[in-house]
Amino acid sequence: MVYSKSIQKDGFSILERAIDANQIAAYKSLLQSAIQHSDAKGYGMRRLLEEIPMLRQLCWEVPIRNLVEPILGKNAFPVRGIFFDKNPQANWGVSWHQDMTIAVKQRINICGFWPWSLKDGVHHVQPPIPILERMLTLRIHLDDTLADNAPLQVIPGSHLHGYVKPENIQKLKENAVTCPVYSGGVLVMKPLLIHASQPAKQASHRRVIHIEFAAEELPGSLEWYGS
Ligand SMILES: O=C(O)CCC(=O)C(=O)O
Repeated sequence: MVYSKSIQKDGFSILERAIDANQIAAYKSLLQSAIQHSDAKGYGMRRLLEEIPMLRQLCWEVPIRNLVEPILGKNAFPVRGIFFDKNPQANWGVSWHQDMTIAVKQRINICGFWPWSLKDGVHHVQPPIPILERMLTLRIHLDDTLADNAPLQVIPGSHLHGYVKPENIQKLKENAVTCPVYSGGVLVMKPLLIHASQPAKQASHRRVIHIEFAAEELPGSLEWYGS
């Protein structure tokens, strides 16, 4: 299926060999040294685009724009970056959920934006659903993420249901598929796609650069954290 059609219909698409192997190796060593010199937790790093300018620059390079612009248009910009590293010291699973929150610069109470939370000192809030529907997430895989290395599991088409209550997720789970991705591949997904992952079974790294994009400013004086 053509890329933008599969994002529209299934809510995700896997693009293997999207990022050059030398670039992936450079990001691995950059992240390793950034983590060693920061107070980042073992699982990875939350303020990724602020901590590592080279990764913000990546968001504007052709291989990434080729994935973002067909879906969000030329005005798309990165709004949040997170680095996830499952490894023997920090290995976790996440149960079925949708990505419902955005990171913003300041807490400003605006109708439709609720509830608020603070993660690693950054304000997060749940925006109105249409804002999430107009966003896109890229998961850039630094390691082979095959069956034993905690590939993401997703429920195709579940992003089309708006917010799905946890009890209704149970009914949709029978349609779940697993998304193995090799190093250098990118899993592109809509934030409302219901997803989960298991702890990794192999004793090594499972590193993912997670970047969210939007193509609109927030209402009032609210500002995206990472823009
Ligand atoms: O990387 C993972 O395994 C899960 C990440 C996740 O659930 C998320 O980004 O919301």
